[in-house]
Amino acid sequence: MSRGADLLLLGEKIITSRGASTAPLLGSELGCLTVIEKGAVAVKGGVIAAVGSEEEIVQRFPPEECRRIIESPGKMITPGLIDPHTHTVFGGSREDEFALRISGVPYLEILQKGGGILDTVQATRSTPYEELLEKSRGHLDRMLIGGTTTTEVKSGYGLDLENEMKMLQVINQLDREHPLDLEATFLGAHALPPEYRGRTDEFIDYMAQEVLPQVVEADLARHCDIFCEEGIFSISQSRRLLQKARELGLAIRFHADEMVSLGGAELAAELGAHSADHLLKISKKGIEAMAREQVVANLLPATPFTLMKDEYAPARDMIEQGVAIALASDFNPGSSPTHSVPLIMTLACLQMKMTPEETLNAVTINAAHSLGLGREIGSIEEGKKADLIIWEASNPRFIPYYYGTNLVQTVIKEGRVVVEQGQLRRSKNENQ
Ligand code: IZC
Ligand code: ZN
Repeated sequence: MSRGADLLLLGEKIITSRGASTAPLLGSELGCLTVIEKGAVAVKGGVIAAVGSEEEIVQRFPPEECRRIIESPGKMITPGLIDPHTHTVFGGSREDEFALRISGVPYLEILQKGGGILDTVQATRSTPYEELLEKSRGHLDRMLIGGTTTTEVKSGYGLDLENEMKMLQVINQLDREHPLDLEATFLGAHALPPEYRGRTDEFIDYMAQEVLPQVVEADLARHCDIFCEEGIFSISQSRRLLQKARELGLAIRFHADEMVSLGGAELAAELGAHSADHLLKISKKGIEAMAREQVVANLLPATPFTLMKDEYAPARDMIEQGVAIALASDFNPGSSPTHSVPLIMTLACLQMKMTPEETLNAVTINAAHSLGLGREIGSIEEGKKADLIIWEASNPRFIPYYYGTNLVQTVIKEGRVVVEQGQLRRSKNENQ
């Protein structure tokens, strides 16, 4: 085997967590980053072959034998960002709802009147497969430019067999075709469609008995979610659907305790969920239960920001009590129309008092754990996928600090340069 690397990255600093591939970072460890000054990363076959000081790496992988070298003096290199909660596939858009909410109409009231999610359901049902595919590809391109290299994507705007399958097929096709890696989540119980009005239990039965088994049979999703919320789906309906999903081998993650404290966090702990998401209204018992059962809390601060709330998830309490924290965009056309994970880091700092260092771990290694991918991605360590970002910045505090500005210069996905000078590179062959 040749000594040469496919790609050798030489940077001012390498910034990553270390030694957390088997379990998420908790408590004071969440703020711990390893900094390698004058560092280097060698990549071979899409995987990190070595990381360390430039001196050491260059000895092991002589530059003259490497296919490509990228030198980035003054710049830092971090792992690619991971977004563990998005609703990226949808028809239509909801800028009118945005304006309506500014005028004072609440999110749930819009939904109860048949708008909101149901507006997007109608638009998604009537959008043909190819159109949905291209629209979603565009969103993924924007995420990639912002440094996201892996994202979870939910169904949930179909709410019937045909359209849920259509959405999941789009997600799976994009996972194969787009540089970003996608984790597909079945969210058939996202809202009650008009044809089931007044028959919520029957709808849950339909999803659990008919749709879910076909999704699993076709191998279209790895995770199952439900919008567990007052006026949407109850704790017992959520338990019923999620238990069935677990029996069928899916991992569980769900919308919990966002607007009303229903005991979603406790249910997540009871079911051994990978994550419980939102958690603005998590109870003390919920925090204890999640810490005990090691359920990752996916916090989504862009949603209360967009909904103009004064309240955010109690991140500091949760960190202190040993809950693993990840952050996600919740990208969707209603309550969080942003593709940007760096913006989420800013909101987590300013509204939840997380430190910049904590937010970087929350969108890398802990986000990986929330998806069950802690061993494959989320840090710059030997054997992991070579998903890397070169930033127009020299330390991690710049990422949340300069909000609204994209500081991502280069994105490398499994060893391929996919964003250069902040622009997408489309052809696979352009790289070498
Ligand atoms: O389309 O409004 N909260 N689901 C639960 C959403 C927000 C997405 C939407
Ligand atoms: Zn969501």
